[in-house]
Amino acid sequence: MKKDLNRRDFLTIVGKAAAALALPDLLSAGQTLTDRPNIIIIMADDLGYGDVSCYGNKTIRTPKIDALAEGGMKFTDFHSNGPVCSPTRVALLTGRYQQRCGVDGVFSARAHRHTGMALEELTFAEVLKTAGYTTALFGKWHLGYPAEFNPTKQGFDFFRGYVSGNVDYHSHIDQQGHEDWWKDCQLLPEKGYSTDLIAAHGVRFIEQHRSEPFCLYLAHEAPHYPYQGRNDKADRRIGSPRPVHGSRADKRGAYKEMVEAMDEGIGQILATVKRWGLERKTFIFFCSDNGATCLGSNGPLHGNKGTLWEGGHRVPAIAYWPGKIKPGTVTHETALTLDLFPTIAVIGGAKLPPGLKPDGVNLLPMLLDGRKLPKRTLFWRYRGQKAVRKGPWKLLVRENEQHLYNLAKDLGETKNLADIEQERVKALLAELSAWEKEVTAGVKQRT
Ligand SMILES: [Ca+2]
Repeated sequence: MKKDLNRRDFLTIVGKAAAALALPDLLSAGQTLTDRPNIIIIMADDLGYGDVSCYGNKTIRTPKIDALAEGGMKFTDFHSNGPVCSPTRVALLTGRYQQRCGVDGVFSARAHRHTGMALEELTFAEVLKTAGYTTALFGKWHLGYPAEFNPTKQGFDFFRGYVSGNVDYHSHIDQQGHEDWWKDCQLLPEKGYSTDLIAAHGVRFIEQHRSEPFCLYLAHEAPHYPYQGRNDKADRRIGSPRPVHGSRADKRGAYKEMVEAMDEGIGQILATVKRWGLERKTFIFFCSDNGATCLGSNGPLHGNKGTLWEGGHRVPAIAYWPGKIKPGTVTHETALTLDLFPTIAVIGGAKLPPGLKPDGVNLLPMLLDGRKLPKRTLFWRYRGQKAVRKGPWKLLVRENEQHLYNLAKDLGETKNLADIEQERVKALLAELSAWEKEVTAGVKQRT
């Protein structure tokens, strides 16, 4: 989107239009506001491709996430836009490559006290608000600490949660030793295990807004460090955040408890949707923001969070919409975080401003009718690592080495074909270079 036709202009135009025409005039013919489906996006933090039962985990039990897959569509080839937190969240919110927004890396616990995602960026929450939605974020923001970058300045009517990358699950202290649990723009401590609080706020929001179209972005903390279960003690205190990863010796045990607690919370959301008879008018999408660390499982994939091997960015993802998405389906189509923005804009019947061109595509024809997505080339870039994906082919450039894999035959990225496929490498490098040039032209780095 051009900076000269930005979020503010759009909201002004649409806001005036909404005021002048009254909201029903903005709806499609025959559609009333209450017909609009609800939207729930649930994002796990650092959950790996092999961390839940329906993706093959034998130790961690996730019956509620599995139920979403049984009743909906499970992706085998869904990717986070970044291999770490903030970049993926920018792509989710804006539907564009995060590089366009100058967010290549995370808003670090120190630096993010002075910066954040630019307010000019148009978020899905703002777009949905113009279509009459009530919007909320509960959980992790990680797109800027100062109040001026708060979720409530980016289209969310309600926010409870934290703005840094992680907090102590019990004391809600960030990894620099600062209190980090907010109600909108104000620090407001709340007692409880963060995973449970996030779920409880989600449940309450659904109950309170069940009679109007709502969009709930539930950004879970689990299973990001510190590794703490429900019954563990708080580790961090104000001014004293160590050990940052938590004091519990059995970190794998904690990890399992953390994923299972999140699964219970997802069960509560699902039960609330069912209890109020909203199941058939609520689109639910579950995914992770990047791959697992070495404490978790990325299943058959190579690499972990922070790398552009598949283990860094191929993540679990499930779409659930009874009556619309055929239950128990599995898709092998390649999709990524930035496809959610155009998808939910269409679901919400929201108009995008002229001039805004999301990089993502609308997934609905695939979700509802099993159609193939358009052929496209996809890109990743993080800390000197770069990757391009085209069909089954993936080119990874890291440490000045080129790695080429055919993922259809070699999901674990074991056999580098770069030497014997030199023409293909050359063509993919040219696409990568053109993409980099295009997305970074005139962009100011914010992280
Ligand atoms: Ca993450």
